[in-house]
This record gives sequence, C-alpha cells and structure tokens, in this order.
Amino acid sequence: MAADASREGIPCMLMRGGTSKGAYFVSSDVPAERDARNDLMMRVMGTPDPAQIDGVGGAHPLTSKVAIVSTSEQDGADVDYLFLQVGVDEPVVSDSQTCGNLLAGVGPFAIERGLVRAEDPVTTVRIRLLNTDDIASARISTPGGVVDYDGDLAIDGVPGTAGAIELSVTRSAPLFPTGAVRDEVAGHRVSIVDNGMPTVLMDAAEFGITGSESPAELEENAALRAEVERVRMGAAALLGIADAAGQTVPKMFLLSAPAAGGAIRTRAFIPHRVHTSIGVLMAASVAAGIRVPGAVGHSLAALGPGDETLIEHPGGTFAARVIVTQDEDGVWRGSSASERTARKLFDGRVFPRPRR
Ligand code: NQM
Repeated sequence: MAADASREGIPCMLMRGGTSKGAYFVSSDVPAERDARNDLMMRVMGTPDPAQIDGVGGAHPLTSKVAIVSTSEQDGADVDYLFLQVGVDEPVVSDSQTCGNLLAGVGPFAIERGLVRAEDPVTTVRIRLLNTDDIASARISTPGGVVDYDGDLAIDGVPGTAGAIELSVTRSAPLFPTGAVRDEVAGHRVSIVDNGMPTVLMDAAEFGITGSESPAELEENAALRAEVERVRMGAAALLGIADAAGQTVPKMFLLSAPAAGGAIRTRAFIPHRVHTSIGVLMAASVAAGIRVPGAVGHSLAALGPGDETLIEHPGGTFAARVIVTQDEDGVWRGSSASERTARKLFDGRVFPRPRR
C-alpha cells in the first residue's frame, strides 16, 4: 500500500453490483489492520457527512459500500470477499453483514484484476463470504476470456439492461437462528430468519401500515421507526448481537399480502433507512422464511409450486429461488440462487481525504 495514500492514491474500481454501488479493492492495496482499514474507507467515501461531498460515497447506505477481494486459501473457493458497510453521516464501518448486491461485482472484479483466470465463454468464480463464512458461486459471461458486462437482463431498480450474473449461495447454519420459527419480541409476532442475511419478518398490519407506503413515507413516520427499532433491539438481543444500536443487522421487514402478482409484498428498514428495493440475501431470507408453516408472512403469502419466490418491493419485484429443507432433528436450512447484473463504472486510483 502507498505510504501516503491521500497523495499517491490507491488502486480502486467503482462498480455497480445489483442495485447497489461500491468501491472494490484488492486486499493487498489496503491496510490489513482493522482500525487503519476502516479509517481509510471513511476517508475514501467522505464519511461522516450526509452529502459525502469529499469522497466517492453516494450519500445513501446503498452507495456507501466497500468490497475487499483476495485470492482464497480455502478449498472450494477461488477468492475471499470481505464486505464493509461505511456509514454516511456517522463515522462507522461495519463488517457485521455481507452484501449480495456487491457480491454480483466480485467475480467480474476478480477476473479484471487477474485473481481468477477467465474461461471462454463463461467463467464460474467460487467466492468465500468472509463476513458470514458462506460460499457463493457466480457464473459470468466471459467470451474470449474478457468480462462482458453487456446483455439483456433488466433488474428492477436499475435502468436499462446488462449481462446476467447467476449467483448461488450455500449455507450450513440453521435458517432460524433462535431455534424457533416464530418469536415474540416487544409485543410483536416475529420470525427471525437468516438465509444469508439476519432478517426479522413482521406483519405490516400489526404496525398500522398497509405495506404500500413509499420508502420516504415510512422514513417520515417517527412512531413507526421507533417501534421497528424497539423490535430490532429485542431481536438483536435474541441473536446475541452486542452493541446492536451501532450495527446494520438485523434487517427489519414489514410484510403484507402481495398486490402485484408476486408472493409477498415487502418494505425493509436496513435498519434505519428504508430500502428502495431489496437486498439479494434479504430476498433469499424472506423467501425462505415465508415458506415455513407458522412463520410470520406464511399465511399472507401466495406461494407457487416451484422454488422461485417473486418478492414485491418498492421498486418492482425480485425473483429469489430458494431451497428450504428440514433435517431429522427438525432444523430448517436454506440455500438460494438469483440473477443480478453488475457493471464496471470506473477504474483508477482513489485519493482518500488526508488524515487531520
Ligand atoms: O441483502 C443492503 C443491498 C443490501 C444488502 C443493505 C444486500 C443483501 O441491497 O444481500 O445486497 O445491506 O443494507 O445492497
């Protein structure tokens, strides 16, 4: 890493991954030590500042994200992917979750940086998610051994079309981390589900909303925000999450009956701003949870016969394919697959704000 990063700059690629956007680094280009690395990422993004005007962050949690990628030493994985959520107006960096949207860019980035050799015409990159210890696989179009970002897949929340990236995630941890399909938290019925992202399922009607409200309307509803946060603190305690107030998980979902031909309608607090669409692994977690009889959302859901679940969100729909199984001890487990797109936006050196 350059001795004076703010003068020399650091190699960095800006990518859109799914419906999010972030700065991608090779791990050898950033400090290995956690505090120094987090401090650097805040100076790269322009945090703390609601506008992130002095950095490359986009002034929203969905565009204030970092992926750090390296060659993996684990059997069955080509690369390791560490995700960091960088605060916008608060000086915080969290590694308590991964991000399935930035995951879509990890395979292309690894190929672009020579960490994985591309095949012709398709390359599969196996990715270890360092935040959760899950294994993902990404199938990328690479005609002639070069990533082809172009294509005809449209995803809701992103204008136009791009090349499909098929993602799948396998997990060994239980789907319901508390051991119960349903819990009672702060006077509300909830299901705490983790199919890649710790997620709390709640019935929107119990919170006095229809589920059709826009993200802005929900964010303006101070009483609702406070109630959702009260449930989040209770759920975090059940999950054994220390210092939950400063963490980005669990994600909070208000569910209602579908209104646009999907299986379920969602509004997600992530956890304080409301998502303009839905995260990849959040969708996988909701889709898995509502399949289980007794879980919150199961009786609201219109489930079809296959393993695809169409999740309605504020920006359209998301098709999540999940497989949910129950072992002989009654423990539920999930895995998921979905299609995303990603695009290289800019490649060069980023100049972090100097330390003051
Ligand atoms: O759930 C947002 C996103 C995410 C996470 C967040 C994600 C996922 O939409 O897999 O992608 O974590 O707040 O990028």
